[in-house]
Amino acid sequence: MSDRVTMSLAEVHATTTRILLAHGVSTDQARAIADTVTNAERDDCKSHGLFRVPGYVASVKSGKVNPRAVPTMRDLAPGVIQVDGQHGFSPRALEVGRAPLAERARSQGIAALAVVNAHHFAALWPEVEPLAEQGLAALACVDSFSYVAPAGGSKPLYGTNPIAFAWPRQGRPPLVFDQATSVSARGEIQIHLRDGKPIPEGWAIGPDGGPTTDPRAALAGAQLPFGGYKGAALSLMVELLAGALVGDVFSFEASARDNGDGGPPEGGELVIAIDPGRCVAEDKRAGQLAHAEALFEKILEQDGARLPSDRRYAARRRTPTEGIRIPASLYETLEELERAQ
Ligand code: NDP
Ligand code: PYC
Repeated sequence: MSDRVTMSLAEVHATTTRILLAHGVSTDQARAIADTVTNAERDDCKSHGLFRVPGYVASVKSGKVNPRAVPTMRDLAPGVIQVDGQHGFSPRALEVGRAPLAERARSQGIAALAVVNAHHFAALWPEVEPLAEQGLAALACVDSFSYVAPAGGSKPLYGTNPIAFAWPRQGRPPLVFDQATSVSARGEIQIHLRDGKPIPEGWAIGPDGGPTTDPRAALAGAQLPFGGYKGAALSLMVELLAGALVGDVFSFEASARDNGDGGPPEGGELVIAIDPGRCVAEDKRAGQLAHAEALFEKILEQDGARLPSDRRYAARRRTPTEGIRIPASLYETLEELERAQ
């Protein structure tokens, strides 16, 4: 077997679904995860695609996650909806909250979705891009496990705590960025370990507190916030918004209660949606999106500059016909997971 296997996006979706159903995950939860995994592979986001399927399965097998959870929803305020994941996976909980969040943002101008008791293991852009496709600006953040040292510290405390933002565009896919508040996502370090490659300098320190390019030492030590204290402050903000604000755990608390099965942490997430048209006087509404385009054009005038999400959208144009490629070792693992229930 070659060291890479090509799969169509339909195969990615069907394989993920079959594996999850075979391990007792409900149809709704399995489909929502398969959508998330397939979207990640389609957009060439390898650290949050099929690579995550063994972790989803591990968390079912260990009993940490309720694979048949049916999320519940309630109003906390006119502009705040809570979805309780009921200890299931986040993709389904987020799916349940998305349409009511959009509806509330349109009626209130701004609205928040507070997700609690859900296991998050995915990229964040799928949580904001669909809202911007409906004409809303959107922001999401989620905490995870203790992986990242605070600025000046040397022990893991914060999660890799991503923040995603999406802005609607007329006749084009939304402008989206989605970034960990650490120098790299943890998944990137795990992929370097899997592929036997050193990580770049500056991503992490080892257990001795010294700089390291060894992915194993980095995973045992602490990841670093991007931009020193500035990234650390954003990570702190994510802990507060996705933890204290929504009434769920901080990353260090998620770590303390986890069973170490390698699957997703349980915790909270905050998604905010804003209707741009409700933020300006009526005579300004028509010009808002065109005004944003002027900024995007200025960025693109500069050689070497691009918009965040352009790489993903380029992959999205390619993969439906070319398919995606994964390491043969991951393909074999997926085959084993499908056999072993
Ligand atoms: P990257 O550093 O790869 O990219 C971050 C953002 O920057 C992306 O929106 C990317 O757009 C954009 N970007 C990259 N290069 C440029 C450039 N030259 N010019 C303009 N924009 C650029 O992502 P991370 O490693 O920080 O995160 C990877 C994924 O991991 C994310 O999807 C994140 O949600 C996920 N993650 C999930 C966690 C969780 O707890 N569930 C925790 C941490 C991370 P583009 O995609 O087009 O390259
Ligand atoms: O890649 O940092 C990461 C991550 C944490 C939880 C899910 N992904």
